[in-house]
Amino acid sequence: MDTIFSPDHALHESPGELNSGEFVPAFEKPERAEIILNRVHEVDLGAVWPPEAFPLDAILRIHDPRMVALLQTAAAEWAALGRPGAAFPFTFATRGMRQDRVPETLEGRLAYFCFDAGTPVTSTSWRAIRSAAEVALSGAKAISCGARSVFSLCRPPGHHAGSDHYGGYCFLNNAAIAAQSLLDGGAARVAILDVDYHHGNGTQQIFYARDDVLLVNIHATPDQEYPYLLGFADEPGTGVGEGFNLNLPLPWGTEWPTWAEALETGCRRVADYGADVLIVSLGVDTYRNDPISQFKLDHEHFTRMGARIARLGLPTLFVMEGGYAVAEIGINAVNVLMGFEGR
Ligand code: OKP
Ligand code: ZN
Repeated sequence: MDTIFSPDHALHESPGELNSGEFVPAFEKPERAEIILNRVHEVDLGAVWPPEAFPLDAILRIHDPRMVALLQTAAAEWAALGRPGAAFPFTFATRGMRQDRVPETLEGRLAYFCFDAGTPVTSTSWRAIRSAAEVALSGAKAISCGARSVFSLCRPPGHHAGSDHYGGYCFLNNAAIAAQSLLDGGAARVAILDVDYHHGNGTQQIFYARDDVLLVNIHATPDQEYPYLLGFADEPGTGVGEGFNLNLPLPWGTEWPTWAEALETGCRRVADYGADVLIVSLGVDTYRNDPISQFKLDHEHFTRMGARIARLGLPTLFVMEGGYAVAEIGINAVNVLMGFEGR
């Protein structure tokens, strides 16, 4: 399996995040992608390619241009106001606040488009953010051209980013951008299987009213876990999209047998759907030693996960999402890909 990787990912380096009332070093750090890439080389997974350039239009198929503009200029505007560090919001557009007008101030726009205190924009973030989208788009293009599987080693991740909101270490929804490009390239039905520990609220919001993208999400229940406000079992999709969103929330402490049952349920739904192509939002923060997560998967379970996904027999694009046990992220992520290949 070939890998798409851009060294530009390192241009996004978060200065830290608010975690339980403390400003702490960021969990989502550049080392993550480098360690995965090293493992790709170590096991000789396949060739590694840089992404191609794509017009901004491919991103604007999914995201609000005003949010995309904010991501490009927020850090410079922040610095121009004499503020230190990176651009963080400190108010949020909750119920009771106006949703019908985008504020003009930088603070107002951050409040309007950003939903958490873990997703700062630095002066070089945009180049990394765009490179991640291009890594996903390049992977999608290779699949369109007939590849059986591709690994888009995206960083920063994407599945928490919605059409007009960003957060959860995610700015642009790489998997959604890839899905749309596959549809635009002629696919009729795309399935997304999100195996990250956290619910992919952004991907859900983007496709919730659509039937051309099936989304299956296996994740920690929002009754206990981030993002808290979406990802419950009673979210089937709406309008023509009804029946095309499947959430499989699981409790803290979930071990492989229970997780594997959810995977079985999810895979059957994907098979029934009759997708032309599958995108896997590949988070490996389900690992037992992940520092911010509470599932109990071990190295070998990632291999088995990949093997089950392969049995769907679909052209498959893997898009990297989360995973914060940095020393072992390479083993866990690449185990999924090796399991997929029957290695
Ligand atoms: C991104 B992805 C830890 C705070 C967690 C955000 C988690 C985002 C996860 N106490 N904050 O889904 O891996
Ligand atoms: Zn996650």
